[in-house]
Amino acid sequence: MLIKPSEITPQQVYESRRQFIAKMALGAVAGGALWEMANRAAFAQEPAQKLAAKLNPSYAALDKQTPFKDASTYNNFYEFGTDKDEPHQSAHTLKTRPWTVTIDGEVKKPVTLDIDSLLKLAPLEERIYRLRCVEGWSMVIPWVGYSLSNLIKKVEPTSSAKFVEFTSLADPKQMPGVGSRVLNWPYVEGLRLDEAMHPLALLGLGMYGQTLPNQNGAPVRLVVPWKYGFKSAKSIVRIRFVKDMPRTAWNVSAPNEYGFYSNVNPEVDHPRWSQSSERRIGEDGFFQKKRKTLMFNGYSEVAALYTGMDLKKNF
Ligand SMILES: Nc1nc2c(c(=O)[nH]1)N[C@H]1C(S)=C(S)[C@@H](COP(=O)(O)O)O[C@H]1N2
Ligand SMILES: [Mo]
Repeated sequence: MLIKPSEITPQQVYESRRQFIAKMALGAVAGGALWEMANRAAFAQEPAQKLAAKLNPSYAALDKQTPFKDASTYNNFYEFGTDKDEPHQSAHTLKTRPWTVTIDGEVKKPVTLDIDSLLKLAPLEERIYRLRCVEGWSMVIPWVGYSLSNLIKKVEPTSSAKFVEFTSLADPKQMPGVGSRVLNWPYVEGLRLDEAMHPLALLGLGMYGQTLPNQNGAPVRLVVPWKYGFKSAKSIVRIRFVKDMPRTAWNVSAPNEYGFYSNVNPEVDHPRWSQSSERRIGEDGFFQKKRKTLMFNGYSEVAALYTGMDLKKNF
């Protein structure tokens, strides 16, 4: 089966954890359980907070939305393990408040912003984007956030800034997967400056009308819908403007499989599998015919960013 079913929503997990902690306070449990619960109390996930956002009709995919339950239980977030259900099982240990993002490098106005400042930096919009994982599945998620360009304009990149590098948190105390060697930590991703400035590139602060579940990259992530999902770095702590193309985590681990650009392209296969079709999570059954993958994941308005480039070479 493709999707592991789970009966538990993050909200329910949080509630039941609180109840359990309350019971423990009555002295009902001791020893190992006490230690376990002390840890859980310290690591209780921030409760979801509603985010008021107006739907931006220019960025509202007409595709059927993926159910929240699928989008929040079938995840890639290797800092919490490589199985699809591990982030949802383990990411409650991620402490998302307080949280700051440092924006520096080739900019006139470097700054460190906390999450409340980021939530207020520009009007929050709802945008319904398709996201296509390089593994051959996709989802349709109503994100909450705003164009990354809003943030970029505030820090005033210098004329030397050609690329933007995004770094995710890598704290082994909060992220059990960071102990493993599947990737070189921290998780780093990058965009060319003009790609990062494209209005489609979203700074994501929520989904489905509320703050991001930890497993989806709380409290702030990137959503770049014309590129394979791994370009959309989660739980970002640093945004750095640089002269040279950043060395990204996936490119370092397997340069022949994951290029810097990683635009969704049905004509350029992954060395180990075809990229011509995909399965929509929560919608397409395992035995159903797969749906066709579209160039740039259907976001043809970005094509002008790549005029004159050989997209087979620059995969
Ligand atoms: N820090 C970090 N960001 C990450 C990943 C990761 O392992 N670590 N996985 C990427 C991959 S492969 C995909 S497909 C998307 C999945 O996002 P979602 O779980 O919200 O659907 O996140 C991306 N961002
Ligand atoms: Mo992915």
